[in-house]
Amino acid sequence: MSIESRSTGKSGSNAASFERAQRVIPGGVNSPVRAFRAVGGTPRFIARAQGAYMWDVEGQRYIDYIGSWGPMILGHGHPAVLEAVQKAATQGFSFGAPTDAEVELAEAIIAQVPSVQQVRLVSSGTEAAMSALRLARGATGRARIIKFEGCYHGHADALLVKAGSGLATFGFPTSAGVPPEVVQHTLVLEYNNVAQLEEAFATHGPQIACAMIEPIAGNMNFVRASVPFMTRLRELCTQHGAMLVFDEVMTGFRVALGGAQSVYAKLIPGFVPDMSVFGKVIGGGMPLAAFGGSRDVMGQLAPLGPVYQAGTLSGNPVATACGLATLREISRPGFFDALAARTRSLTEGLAAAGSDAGVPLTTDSEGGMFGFFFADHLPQNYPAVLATDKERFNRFFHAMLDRGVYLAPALYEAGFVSAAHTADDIAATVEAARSALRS
Ligand code: KE4
Repeated sequence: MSIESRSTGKSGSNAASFERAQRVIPGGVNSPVRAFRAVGGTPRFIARAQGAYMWDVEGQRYIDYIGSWGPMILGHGHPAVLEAVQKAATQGFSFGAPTDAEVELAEAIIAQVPSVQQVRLVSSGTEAAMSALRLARGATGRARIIKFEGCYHGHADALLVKAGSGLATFGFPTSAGVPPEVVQHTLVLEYNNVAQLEEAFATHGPQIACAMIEPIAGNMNFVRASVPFMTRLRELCTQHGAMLVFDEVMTGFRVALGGAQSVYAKLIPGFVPDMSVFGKVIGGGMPLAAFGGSRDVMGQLAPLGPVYQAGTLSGNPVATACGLATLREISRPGFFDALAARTRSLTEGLAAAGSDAGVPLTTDSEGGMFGFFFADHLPQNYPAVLATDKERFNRFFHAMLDRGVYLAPALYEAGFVSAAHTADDIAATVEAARSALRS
């Protein structure tokens, strides 16, 4: 077959596309969660998207609550973003040299995040978290790190770790191909567990380079760090000279314009993390992420300092234009108030549907990010998330998909509402949920 016919050969069905994809791509997908293995069934191959909707290769329309796992906060194909990307593309895809646009994006990020004085742009959240980890270790001269069970920071080796047998012991790899010695410095603690924080710092304090955390965890659906827990984590990091690294790849510019750290700063006077990791929204759907902190810490990075970090496409001009146009739109007055209200109308509608159907369904949301569990109350940690009704979740997922509502195809994922989702879209979603819960 010629290249043209291969690329334009319409398969016409999700099953045919999936079968063809599996011949040349492992699992038929370029990221595991897309394969629907957690929920079963055939993944939908998306032909196009616009606003709050996506259409698969069979022409089926879905109201999209994944939004590319967070980036599409404006909805798909926002005209101002599209125009900015098209303009940037005509001026050159990539130069491998500095541009004013990436400086403007850095300034736009820093303008909304008081704890960040400088940022380095990279191409994925994994790369940003990995670089932040190396910087924390380089800046402190320490090797040990703390992460929390249920939090995901991308797939850098040192972060693919599950809890060790006890607190004083270090983690085990969660993936083949990660030698145990690579994770020998990683402690995995239970989210929201203050006692474990105390013990870990009492045992390892002077050796801890950083604690990395999702401040609102979106990789075990939707779990908030409690104020006492976050307060104590900040105190212990300060007391022991460890850096508190906020992984805001998902929450940054999503739960609020200032990210989750702005939510905690309202609850904990003077609260700031020492380093922040961003992604998703700041790229507007294009490959772009960032990490940032104080000038002193960031000054440890090459070419100024001893911590090496680099990237051919870092600060890519087309991706930067996409991110900048996105940040401009979400910085408009009232954007997040409206998005938060729209998201709450969804979660309140889902909770009411559960209650009317006599099904335990509990929800939470912050800004444009939400979660729901088939449980009587919101889980506070990973084991509690595991204990919720996974089978019912999977049945609900497919019942909603059959009704044209595309939720995250895994219990452990958060959901996202965009500015393009209308009140009618929310009403249609809640009606689909009522019907799904009855079935
Ligand atoms: P990426 O390397 O996928 O751009 O970012 C990694 C990452 C880092 N930190 C947090 C808090 C994240 O949520 C992510 C990526 N999130 C997943 C969704 N659970 C991306 C979806 C996927 O893996 O395909």
